[in-house]
Amino acid sequence: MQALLLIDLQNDFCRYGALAVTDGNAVVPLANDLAARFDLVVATQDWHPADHGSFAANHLWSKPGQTIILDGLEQILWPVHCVQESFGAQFVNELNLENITEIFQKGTDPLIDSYSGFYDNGHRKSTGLAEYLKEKGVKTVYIAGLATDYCVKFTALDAVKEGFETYVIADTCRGVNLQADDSENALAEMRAAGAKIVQSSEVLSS
Ligand code: VGL
Ligand code: ZN
Repeated sequence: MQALLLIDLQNDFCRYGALAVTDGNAVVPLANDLAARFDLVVATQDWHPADHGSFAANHLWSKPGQTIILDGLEQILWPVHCVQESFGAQFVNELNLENITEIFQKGTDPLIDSYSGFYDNGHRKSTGLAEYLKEKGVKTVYIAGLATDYCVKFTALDAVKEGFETYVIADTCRGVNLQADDSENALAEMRAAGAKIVQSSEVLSS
């Protein structure tokens, strides 16, 4: 059994969003085409409370891009984004939700961020995604979405650790790129960890 994991295809990571990823919208039509080809499609949703510790606005004298220690873990500070129930947290309008079987929300604990769809950044709590996929008999996961250098990367690294055969569909991902080569480095890291980097054309034609 194979599953497609669509990562954080939400307004705040797309055009005009609070944490807009360059060209983030461009992956949505591909994500829709891919979703139509899988029996099991799971979407993750960054879903923060307004007082989340990853928001620069919740710390005195802090700006997005700075790093702090949050409850013992290094944390990059971000603009306020994907606040629960807000427009920014909603899936982008162009995303076809019909083929999505299940949604896993993450980043709900104000004291810890969660880039991965599987675990928070301290591996303290599971979102339930690994258990869900295993219960469905999933052996192989394909991953696409936003952002290559954060949520896609950490989801892929956890997928490998959880024992899934892991494919990352590179052209169906876009990165934040705080540094220009962050996405390239992230793909290299995922490959080194055992994930296979593929293109959507290969998946759609198979
Ligand atoms: C993400 C930064 C903060 C992501 C989420 O979806 O990649 N990045 N929250
Ligand atoms: Zn976030």
